[in-house]
Amino acid sequence: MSSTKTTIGNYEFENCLMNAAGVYCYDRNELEQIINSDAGTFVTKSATLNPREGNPLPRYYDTKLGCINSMGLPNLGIDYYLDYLLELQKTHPDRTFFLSLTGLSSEEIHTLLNKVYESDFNGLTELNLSCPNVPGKPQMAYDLEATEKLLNKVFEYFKKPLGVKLPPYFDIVHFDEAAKVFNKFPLTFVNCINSIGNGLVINDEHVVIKPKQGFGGIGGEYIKPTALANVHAFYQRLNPSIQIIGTGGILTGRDVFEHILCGAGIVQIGTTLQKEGPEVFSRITRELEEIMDEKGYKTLDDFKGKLKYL
Ligand code: RRO
Repeated sequence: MSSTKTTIGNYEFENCLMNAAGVYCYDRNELEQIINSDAGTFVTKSATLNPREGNPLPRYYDTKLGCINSMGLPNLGIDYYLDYLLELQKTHPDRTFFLSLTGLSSEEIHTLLNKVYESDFNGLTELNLSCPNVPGKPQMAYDLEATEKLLNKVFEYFKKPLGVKLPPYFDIVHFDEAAKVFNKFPLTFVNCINSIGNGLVINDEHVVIKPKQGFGGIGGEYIKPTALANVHAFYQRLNPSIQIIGTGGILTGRDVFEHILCGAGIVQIGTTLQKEGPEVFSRITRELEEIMDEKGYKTLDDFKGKLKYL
């Protein structure tokens, strides 16, 4: 029988699938549904210091090949997610969860990370450097100089396991430059990729979401090749101590298999979870196990990162 267990940092997970931040993670009710599914863990909605309502509706739209969103960071504020995670440390002491956070300024990010560091939270923290949807705020990780400066300061005080959520990069030189920056820091993981920022979907003659005249982050089937390329590019370039979380374009077990082949240690499902609900984890796990059984692979390490070239 094959096993889909995995590890990130020093933490073990019973399954290598989880939600992607933004989907089924706004409040306890949604997070509980992930806990009770076949997912190995969950990540919370990226939290800011204060609760935010986000952008005007409609701000999410499903298409045949994926979705577009411009949610604008709606969340219940860091205290809500931290309180819940601390509660889970008591009720589920054998499980580890991810806390996602982001700020609209470096100051806010430092305040948030200080809060997490000072708290009893003992899980993994994901710093989102790639929100594409706050009007007037560019995606931080496209400014590598600012990113390096931020991480320099963060690692002066933040000594808990930390990873970053990255936007897709599209040029080999940018993979090189980004990896050079991330290799300077004791990151536990990088998560590739956030949605492809600022796409446009049109229905008849209209945009389909209200914020930003219809521009929004693209997810789903559209983005798998970009996600795989980013996972593999960072797998090739980062210190082996920095693990890769693969996110983008997971519809089936085959897609998970490809992410792991590219080097992902855990795989996140966004659009397909939104469309199908938490039952999706059972289906996709089963499909992944079938592929592993067919190929005679017993563990993820049997094929992780072992993409073959021509
Ligand atoms: O809330 C959002 O609009 C959002 C965020 Br923070 C993100 O990181 N990625 C995305 O597609 N939407």
